Amino acid sequence: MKELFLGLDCSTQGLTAIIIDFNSFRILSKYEINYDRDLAHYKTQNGVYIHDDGITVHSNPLMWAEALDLIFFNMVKDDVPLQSVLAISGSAQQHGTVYLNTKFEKNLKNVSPDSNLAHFLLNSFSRKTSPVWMDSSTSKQCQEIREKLGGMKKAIKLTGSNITERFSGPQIRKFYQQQSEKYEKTHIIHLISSYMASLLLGKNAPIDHADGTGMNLMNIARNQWDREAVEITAPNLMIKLPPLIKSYEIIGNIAPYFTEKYGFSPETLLIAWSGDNPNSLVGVGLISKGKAAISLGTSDTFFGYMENLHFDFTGEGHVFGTPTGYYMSLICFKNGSLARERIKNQFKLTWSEFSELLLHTPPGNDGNIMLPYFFPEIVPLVLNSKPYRFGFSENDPKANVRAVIEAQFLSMKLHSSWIKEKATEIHATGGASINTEIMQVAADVFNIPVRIFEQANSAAIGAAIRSAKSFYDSIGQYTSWIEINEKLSQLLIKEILYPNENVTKLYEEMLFLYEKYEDYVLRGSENPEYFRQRFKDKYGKK
Ligand code: ADP
Ligand code: XUL
Repeated sequence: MKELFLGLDCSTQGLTAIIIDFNSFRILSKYEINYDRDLAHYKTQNGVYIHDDGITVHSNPLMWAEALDLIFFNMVKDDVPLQSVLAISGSAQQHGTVYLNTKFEKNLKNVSPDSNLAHFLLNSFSRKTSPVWMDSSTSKQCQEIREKLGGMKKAIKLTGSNITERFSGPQIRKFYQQQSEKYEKTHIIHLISSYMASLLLGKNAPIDHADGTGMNLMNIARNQWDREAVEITAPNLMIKLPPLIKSYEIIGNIAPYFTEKYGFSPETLLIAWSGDNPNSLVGVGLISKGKAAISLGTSDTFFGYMENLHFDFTGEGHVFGTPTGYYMSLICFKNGSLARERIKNQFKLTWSEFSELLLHTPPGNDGNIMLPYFFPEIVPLVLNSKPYRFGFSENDPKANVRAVIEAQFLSMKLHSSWIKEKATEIHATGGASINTEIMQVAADVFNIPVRIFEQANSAAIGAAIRSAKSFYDSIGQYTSWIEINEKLSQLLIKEILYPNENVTKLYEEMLFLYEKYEDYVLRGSENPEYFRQRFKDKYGKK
């Protein structure tokens, strides 16, 4: 008998749905909505609206609601047996906030199966658009909150992260300061994860502990809203926040709208939604020490499973909760897929041509180095975007392709050195992780094996698995994460890429060089041209 579980992932560029049959542990179906393509009337670019200042980046909560209807519509059209789905959970891009007025819940109750969610929700928003994780426009608010909280170290110990531009707290403060009337009219502020869960539930859903740690509002050790942080951020904020809940908890049954319109059973359980990185942690099987993951989605992230809480007091790295009840370290780079795409599009390449060029350029790139700040960067913090090239021209396709990839992994290695629990293996996920040539560079730079997976949608897979575990636990058929992981690895592993020992030394030296270039460009240190020439003489074309 099929035992079906649905995982949804509302990410930056699209919505994905994956159904897993837990009995045979197979992926039964996978559907995707791309916002720019399938919901073009919202006029997003790569799923977002980038304002003229380059640092204000929003998206549209109505579009996410419409994507939910569209994905179910497409599934029903193809006779996907939604009536057999036993439980659903979800994932969403982290940190983004949705601002709703008192009409939201009433509208959700009244939504009729003859119409659609977006139509009924139209007047539910006290802020029409939602700031998302790509937004870095809140430096002023970050400084104010950080100071009032007693400095960076205190903020990190309390919330797991420095007060950070894209995090929900500073974003909420900016809204309160710039649009106080609308802020006052806001009844509830959801994360994107809890907003999407609310749509399915038909009423306001809670925020789970793992995604809650991405807000600078939650006490990470106690898993509770931190009164001081909340009060400093904006007045009356406490009453506008949904309650917090453990990630594995059942939040209710699916709303009648979905049962009547798409044929879900009224018994279908809903499990708390979480952030994309916490869900991916489950989806790539990071449930024990010694493992880290690289996710190459719109953002590039590097994250690791963490058993004992420890922090990055430089302020660059974050500690989040995980859906399995532990912690995860995370660093996030904005110049991920969109930076790779800049180079790909500039030279009108396909991904396979991009890979070919990568394959036919030498590790070390003949001493050519790039700092790939095509967009404002999160780590290291760069607000005025501009890529820097040393030793090569903007018009050289080969050098640019290798330079962007090497820079991304060198930066990732450099800025993840604070993580104490060292990884012996990296699991790769996200859209670009299917690209073996790119992932080989990761294995070489990090000098550890990289596992690549058959499916790059680990966030949706993680959500589906979480819903299955909570479902079986709730009926007394307890399954451990270890058991689940064993099945998962049979289902998903495609290949392990081993590091090439011949380039270990080269990348160690290149990392040193890369750090010197960051110091030069961002902190005004001496020009490291001499070191670059030395590196080039040693490893470059003879
Ligand atoms: P998100 O979940 O953040 O929306 P995804 O994980 O779906 O993003 O990744 C989407 C990205 O994957 C695209 O922007 C694209 O640049 C990248 N991508 C897709 N296929 C390839 C490929 N073969 N090589 C490199 N990158 C790819
Ligand atoms: C993590 C982060 C991004 C988003 C979008 O801190 O900002 O990874 O979750 O994927």
